[in-house]
Amino acid sequence: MKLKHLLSIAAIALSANIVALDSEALFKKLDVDGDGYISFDESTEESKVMRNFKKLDKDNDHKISKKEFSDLVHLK
Ligand SMILES: [Ca+2]
Ligand SMILES: [Ca+2]
Repeated sequence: MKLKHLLSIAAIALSANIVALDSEALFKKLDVDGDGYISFDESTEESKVMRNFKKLDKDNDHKISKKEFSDLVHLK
């Protein structure tokens, strides 16, 4: 019983990790010029990012930082 509980916690931690890795990989893929931000032009490669560009760009500087990008997992 206790082991099963631990295993499910491990599984949750692992899947959260995978999401984090995916968003990191996606960020790198989209940041074509490697300046550490995703511009609107760069976001057009990924429709989900493009659709949510304004929502993700919290500080409204017309580019998405890595921190802003991490909110993408909470959006549809
Ligand atoms: Ca960029
Ligand atoms: Ca921004």
